[in-house]
Amino acid sequence: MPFDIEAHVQRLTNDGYTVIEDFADAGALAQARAALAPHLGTHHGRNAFEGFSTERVYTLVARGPVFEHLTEEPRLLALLDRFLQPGYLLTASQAICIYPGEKAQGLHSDDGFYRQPRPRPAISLSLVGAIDAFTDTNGATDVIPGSHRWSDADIAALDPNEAAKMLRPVIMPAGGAVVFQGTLLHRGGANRSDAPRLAFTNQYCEPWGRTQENFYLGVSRERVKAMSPRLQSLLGYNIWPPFMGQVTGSHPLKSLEDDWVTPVDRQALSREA
Ligand SMILES: O=C(O)CCC(=O)C(=O)O
Repeated sequence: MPFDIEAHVQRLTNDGYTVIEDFADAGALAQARAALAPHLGTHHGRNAFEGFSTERVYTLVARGPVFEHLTEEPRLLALLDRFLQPGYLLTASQAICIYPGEKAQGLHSDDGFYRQPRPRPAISLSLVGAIDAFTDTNGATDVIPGSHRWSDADIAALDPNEAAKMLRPVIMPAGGAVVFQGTLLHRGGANRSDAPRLAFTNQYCEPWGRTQENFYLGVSRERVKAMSPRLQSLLGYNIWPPFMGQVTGSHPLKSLEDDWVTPVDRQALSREA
């Protein structure tokens, strides 16, 4: 299917979301399922937001090459380039399996924890990719089209019954992905079917934003070293000019060199010698 980037940019601008129907092919979906299998069926969410009948696998980007590829998928990055500044970061990366019986999640926006007044441009964009097809009943992501433009006052005044009428489930085939503005109101849907709904989701934020997941601590140096330069940058091994992200005055990529010792430790060692 040809990728009409202008059409996607238009939908993201006007509606706050767009669907890439062929985001992941059958091979990628099979690899994703295989990589996730050992982690699923082991736990449930710890609160209503994570979902008591939902299972999340965090730090997905480090859990197999397929997730590295999906994180830096070229069509997605081309879209992100239109909304975020160069050097944007991966802020969250997880699998979400919504089990039968799960209630709908609370309505929220993904960049809401950057407590800046709305309306405003999104500080992050999110992708939710369907590993299982998203249907009317199995917990498809629900969105409120156009809500990315709402002010704080609009959101505070939102009547739950009115909100319910505005919600639209994002129905898409396995391999499809919805990309949406961090300002868009949405939620994981209720799973009223008899089968789980498995998805992967990545969120990307402005290069000056604090990331939800601390990938410096969550992804080992050895794994990061083996990743592509683009992925290393997405994980924070880059500078937001002139020097946000510097490591004791050096570029963070230096910390991936084989003989790296932190300058603080190197200086202490040379004083001791
Ligand atoms: O699983 C979904 O469809 C969306 C979940 C979500 O919005 C979230 O956990 O922030």
